[in-house]
Amino acid sequence: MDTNENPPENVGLENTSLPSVWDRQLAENSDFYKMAFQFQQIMMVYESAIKQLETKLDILNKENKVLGRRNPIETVKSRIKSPESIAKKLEKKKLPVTFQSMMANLTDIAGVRVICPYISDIYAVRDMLLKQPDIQLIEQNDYIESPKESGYRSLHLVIEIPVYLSETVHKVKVEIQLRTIAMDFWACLEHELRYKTTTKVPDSVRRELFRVAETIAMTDREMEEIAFELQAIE
Ligand code: 0O2
Repeated sequence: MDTNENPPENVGLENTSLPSVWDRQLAENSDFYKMAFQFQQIMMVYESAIKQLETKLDILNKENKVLGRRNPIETVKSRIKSPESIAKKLEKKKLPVTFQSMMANLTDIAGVRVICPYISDIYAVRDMLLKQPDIQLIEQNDYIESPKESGYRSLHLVIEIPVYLSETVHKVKVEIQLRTIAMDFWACLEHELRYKTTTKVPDSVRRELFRVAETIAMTDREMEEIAFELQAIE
């Protein structure tokens, strides 16, 4: 903190010249401000869609607790895709990097990840969500039935949910990734390993990761069988 009670001589001068420079910059950059404002508005709508889904999942959680049922949801994680990641994805798909193009072509700007204890919970949560009349299924990719080449497993849904603003309604697409704790463990570590490596991941490492994914999938199935056995004798 400046404890000098006498201000330096040029402080007054600097202050009087500031507003005009600031005004000029505002005028020169008006496109930038318009775009920033538009981006903020768009992202607010995506964030609201995420909030609604989180509330729906929280209600299902609470209902299960009240009814004394086992909870099919372990954790819920959400994210909004970063502007850098949005631009990269559009460029990769050779699409224009504009707001219009982003909203029309990307279905994962808003993402919700639901982590479940067992494989059957994934489909139970999917069914509970899709039963709700304001949720519309747009696309489903079952990477549990048909895992990706890497060994990645999850159930991906793209859904549309309405967001009500003061004067408008927006149908917003959200990508929901449903996975078990074991699938999430693999996907998070594999993602981190891939992103930490600046060079191409060697084939031998890819094969190892695939093998680990298979082992994890087997463990997932075994844990579920144990749970079913216990349920049967309860
Ligand atoms: P982030 O940061 O997780 O959002 P597209 O979405 O159009 O690129 P595609 O094939 O239709 O392509 O999408 P896909 O594969 O159904 O879903 C993409 C998302 O699934 C990825 O998001 C990851 O979150 C996850 N995913 C897919 N394959 C793998 C994999 O091999 N390993 C891991 N760890 N995750 C995977 P983003 O956009 O890559 O990134």
